[in-house]
Amino acid sequence: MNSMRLPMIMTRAFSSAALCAVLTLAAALPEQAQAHAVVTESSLRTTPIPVGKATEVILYFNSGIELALSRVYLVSAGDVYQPVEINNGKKPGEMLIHLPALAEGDYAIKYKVFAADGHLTEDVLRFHVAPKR
Ligand SMILES: [Cu+2]
Repeated sequence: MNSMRLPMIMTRAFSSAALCAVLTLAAALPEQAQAHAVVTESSLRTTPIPVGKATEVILYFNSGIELALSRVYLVSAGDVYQPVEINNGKKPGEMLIHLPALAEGDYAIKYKVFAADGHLTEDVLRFHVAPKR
C-alpha cells in the first residue's frame, strides 16, 4: 500500500512538489480509510428489521469487496451461527445480506470481508427485531 512511483520523465522540481503533496495527503488520511474494508453505513440504522418477514440488509464499505471470499453469518440467541446469502449491491463496496424471517429478539450479523486489496476485516453488527410501534 501507499506505493508512490513517480514517472521518471517528470522534472526534478515538479516531482518533489508532487511527492510532497502525496506525503501530505497520506499523512492526513487514516491508514484504514485507504485499505481495509470498513463499514461506513448500514441500512440497519435507518430501516428496522420487521418481525416474521425475510429482509435484506445493505452494508456500505469504504472499499471494493471480494464477495466470493467473504462470509456473513446471522448470529441468534445462544451464539447460533447461520451462514446467509450475500450479493453485490448496486455500487462497488455495497453488500446485500439476505436475512430469513426472524422472531422478535436480539441478533447480530458477523462478517468476514475481503477488501479488494486482499485484507480481511471481521466485525459484528448487533440489531434488535421488534414489532412496529
Ligand atoms: Cu488493507
